[in-house]
Amino acid sequence: MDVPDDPRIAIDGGTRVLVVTGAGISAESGLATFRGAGGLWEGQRVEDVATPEGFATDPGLVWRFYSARRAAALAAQPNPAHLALAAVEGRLEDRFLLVTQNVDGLHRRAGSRRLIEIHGSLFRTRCSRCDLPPFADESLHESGAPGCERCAARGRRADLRPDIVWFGELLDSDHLRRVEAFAEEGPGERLVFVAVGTSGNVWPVAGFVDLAAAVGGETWLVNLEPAHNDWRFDRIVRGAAGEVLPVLLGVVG
Ligand code: BJW
Repeated sequence: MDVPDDPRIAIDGGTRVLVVTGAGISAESGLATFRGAGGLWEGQRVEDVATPEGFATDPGLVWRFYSARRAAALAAQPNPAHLALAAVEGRLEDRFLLVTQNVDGLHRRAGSRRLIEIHGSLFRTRCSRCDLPPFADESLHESGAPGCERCAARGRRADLRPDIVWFGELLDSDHLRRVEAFAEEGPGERLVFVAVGTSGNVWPVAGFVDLAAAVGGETWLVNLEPAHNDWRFDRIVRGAAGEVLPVLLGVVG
């Protein structure tokens, strides 16, 4: 692991860039991260709000938690780190892929389109019981869980839930395959992997750095504080994403 003095990634016509982002990239937009002082998990048991068991026990509590997150995310704006990633995508096109663990929608609002929201989206709702397709939803459900009309039409009661991947739930296998394929394709090209604003606590995303390393990729971590998986990276830049990324990616001088 190396902490470079002048952190810049050389990106040329033979470079492919795979980026993974976490809550830290949206901190400069005013959104709370999960872990640590002032984080979303402070004073809140993860099991109560981010597991299927927590939802089954108290769907109203879970909807209040996610309604507050929806409201905060709607009020936030993308910051220079989100914009820098959208600008690099514009330059590299299909040699770029962005995987975000964030559900706040800020990458899409910054213009990112080669984007996988791997833990879901705050702005989609689905049924906790039937295969009703997830639908766009910005509404706040602060007084209890809304019910599924399709289930009601079938004479049974089921709660709608946020379309978010909670602990113990599987990530979309198409998403995982797309990440693996991107890391492995492009023979003769150099792969650069950049993780930004993530504590490296949560799997399987914390292990994506290994996918990149396994195919000879160069791996970078941009994070304010030490992460759990620091030792897996070749290069580490400690700093705020909104200051570091535009320079690291050559978007500003
Ligand atoms: C800045 C900054 C600035 C601040 N600039 N930086 C292998 C081993 C052990 C356990 C498992 C394993 N494989 C799977 C598991 C179980 C589990 C897991 O990982 N558990 C661990 C906690 C031990 N994983 C799962 O259950 C996943 N499902 C799965 O793998 O299914 C198969 C399976 C199940 C069970 C067992 C085995 C296999 C699903 C994980 C779903 C995670 N969901 C959450 C909540 C929902 C989304 C939401 O509500 O928003 O997703 S948890 C929460 O953590 C959220 C985040 O996306 C995720 C990651 O957090 P993130 O983004 O890293 O945030 P923080 O707060 O932790 O860190 C922010 C960082 O930013 C900090 O380091 C700051 O320093 C930094 N920072 N400001 C730059 N300005």
